[in-house]
Amino acid sequence: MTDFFNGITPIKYEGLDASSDLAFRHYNPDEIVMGKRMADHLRFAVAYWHSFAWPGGDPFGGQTFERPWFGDTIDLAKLKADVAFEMFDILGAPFFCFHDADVRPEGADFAENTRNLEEIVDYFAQKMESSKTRLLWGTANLFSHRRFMSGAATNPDPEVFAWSAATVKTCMDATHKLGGENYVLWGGREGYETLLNTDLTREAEQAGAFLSMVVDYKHKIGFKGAILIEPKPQEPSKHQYDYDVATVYGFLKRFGLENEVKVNIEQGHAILAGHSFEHELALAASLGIFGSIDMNRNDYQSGWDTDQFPDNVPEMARAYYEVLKAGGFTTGGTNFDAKLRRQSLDPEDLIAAHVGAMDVCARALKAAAALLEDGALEEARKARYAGWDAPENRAMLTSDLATIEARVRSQGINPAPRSGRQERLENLWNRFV
Ligand code: XLS
Ligand code: NI
Ligand code: NI
Repeated sequence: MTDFFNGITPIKYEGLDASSDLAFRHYNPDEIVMGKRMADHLRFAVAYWHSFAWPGGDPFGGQTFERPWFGDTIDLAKLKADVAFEMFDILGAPFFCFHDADVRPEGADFAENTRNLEEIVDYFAQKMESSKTRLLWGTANLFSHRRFMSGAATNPDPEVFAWSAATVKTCMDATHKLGGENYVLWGGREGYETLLNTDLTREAEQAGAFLSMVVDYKHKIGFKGAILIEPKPQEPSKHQYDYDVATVYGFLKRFGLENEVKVNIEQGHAILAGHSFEHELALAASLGIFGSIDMNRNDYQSGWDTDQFPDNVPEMARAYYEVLKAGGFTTGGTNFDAKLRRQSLDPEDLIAAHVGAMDVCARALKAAAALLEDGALEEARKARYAGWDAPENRAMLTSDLATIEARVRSQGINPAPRSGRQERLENLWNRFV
């Protein structure tokens, strides 16, 4: 035991009458929602990087957090792991997620990086024997180190491509060894700063080849989890290739990977792309590539990926409605890719942030489930398209323009506009949230 969370005992569900700050008021892991435990619906994950590796900097100032495990040695990396697993236990968090660079010290070369990663992976494996927390996903940090400044897979320098491919292999091995349920690729530097020095054609070919190798390697090692791409339109690059769900789908189709790779959709990234979160979720589900979510919000005024813990139940309910409609998570889950504000220095802040986030997710899930079970919204949606159930109407979809023209003339078709009933549906929605 470390003394970092000294005195904080495991968080319990105490309902609305809870007197303590650090109690669940809505998240009751064993409560059954639509036939399934709440914990199994939500599948919460703690993000290692924000909670344990991020020093609290912003563009105008450096580190604000002083954590006893900060520093680049194996012993400190193990202390960090000790504290992380203590927090997972306190929260009853079913999952965590990590990048290689979050968990191991940076080595002098590739071999040392790999040795460091393997030593920490063994340490995690040992801890996971007695912990209930599993690995939702692993990933490689191919964006922080200066070698990645011009991209990883899409770098003009083939040596960076090689380093990146080799690193992803080691991170897939690590994820596989720890029983991870997904492997994520987020390409923060896969994009460009200026088109003046960028060859889009080459970079897309490199990205396609890279992802194909990731998929091949998954099958080679027998990794049963999902490969997920996390779309984001920009930041840190001016333009990122995995802009949004639609763009990622086009890329997957182009390289024949649409049945092999799904998406991890982050709320804040959807907003940066000019979409709502539920738009991205609904589209991914309809394209058959919905995988997992990062449930962290941006500040709506700052226009930056501020990675705040979620707090907006009505918006989140729209998201979980789409998740439930898609049949829920299979390998995916709800990752809090969220960090404290840099003034939130206390260990209690880290716990409270997650407790609050888990509670608002539970409220949103319950509201979405109630609406789905009620059925009125889906009935209204169905009724709106009911005309398409008639065989002569459906037949138009495999017909041709001239035949349809003849039909319009002979039947005297003259459509009468009908209400979309948006306000009534909004009123219905608001009765549940
Ligand atoms: C950054 C991304 C990143 C991914 C994992 O904006 O959200 O944290 O989730 O590399
Ligand atoms: Ni993000
Ligand atoms: Ni993310």
